[in-house]
Amino acid sequence: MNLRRPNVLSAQAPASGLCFQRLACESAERERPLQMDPIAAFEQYEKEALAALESAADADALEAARVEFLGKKRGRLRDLQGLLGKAPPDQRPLLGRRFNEVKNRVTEAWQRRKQELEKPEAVRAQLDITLPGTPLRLGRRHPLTQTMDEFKDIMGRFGFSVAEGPELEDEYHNFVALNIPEDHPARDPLDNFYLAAATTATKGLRPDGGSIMLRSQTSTVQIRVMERTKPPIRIVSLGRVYRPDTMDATHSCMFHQMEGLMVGESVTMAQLKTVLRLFATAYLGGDVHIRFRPSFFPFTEPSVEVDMSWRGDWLELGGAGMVDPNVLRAVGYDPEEVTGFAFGLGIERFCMRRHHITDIRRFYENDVRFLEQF
Ligand code: FA5
Repeated sequence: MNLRRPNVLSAQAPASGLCFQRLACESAERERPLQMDPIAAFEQYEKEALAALESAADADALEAARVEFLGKKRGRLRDLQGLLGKAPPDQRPLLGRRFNEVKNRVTEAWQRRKQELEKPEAVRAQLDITLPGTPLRLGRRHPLTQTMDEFKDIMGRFGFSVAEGPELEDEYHNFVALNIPEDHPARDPLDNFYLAAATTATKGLRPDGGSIMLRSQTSTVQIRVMERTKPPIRIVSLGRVYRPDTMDATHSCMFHQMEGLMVGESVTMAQLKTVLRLFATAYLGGDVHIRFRPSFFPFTEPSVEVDMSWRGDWLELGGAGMVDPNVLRAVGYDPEEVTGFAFGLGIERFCMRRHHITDIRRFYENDVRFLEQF
């Protein structure tokens, strides 16, 4: 028996006139089942129903699909039932069986989707929340950044606030105001990074400040702070400085310094030594001794090299001294009224000492195996 008979009921079929009109109106946008081979109509119905149920994204969409495809009153299932009723009697048992099979499959698909949508999102996405997660690689602050934060914290407890200064400096702040004369070897172009192309229009630099350079010391910030602040002053400034030194285990052409400055009525060298000892003790723990060796810096008088002994070894920390009266005058202070001390420490070497790092270059190589130890 050929069930694929085209136009079982045609639009012209008089017997189904009323019924056809109702179905035709309701199903204006889809192919009219009454005009189709019933088997083809079942197949089309099933295909569309399964697609609609499967793609229903939430309970509301699923309910709309159920009403359209399985609804008892006006759903498309009813259209198919009407089609069955009009089939020749000898074909009805087979068509009826096919109809029920299709209906069952669509009903099962609806139930499946309903259960699926009732599951939590994680289960629907087939996410097994009992599996161990993918571990995140946590970043951390660079050891030098950690050291600088700790230095700021310690000095903050002694009443020193943090001041910032530019890395791109003019000669005035790097040398002139620090009492370093033009013929001083420290100003030799071979010992500094002068910038050929930069202009003094760079923000914050003096128009008459001379050539532009990468600062070679944080002592520049002493001047910048004193220029804009009246005493008393108690600041530290930490940051990068640049010198064309040959790289080796203890030298880098870019390194970090911490500058300290305290100015007020009757600030003394004894206070300088006390501050440095308390600072080094706070960073390293007990057993720290500070030693001053006579030295020379154009911007301090007297000047000293600061050495520290810790666990039996001596280490040069930096330079220090009482702020030279010429420097105080250059920023408009009266050296008869105020005195001050200043110091400049190498941050890398201090940090190396504490963590037993034997080569300064480790800090700049970005080797994660080294960095993740801190
Ligand atoms: C100065 O830079 C002075 N401005 C310090 C100062 C400040 C003196 C205030 C008086 C008053 P010096 O050039 O010595 O000083 O450098 C200070 C420290 O920086 C050194 O002791 C050392 O720890 C560190 N340092 C110097 N050059 C390098 C380098 N190439 N690489 C790593 N660290 C360095």
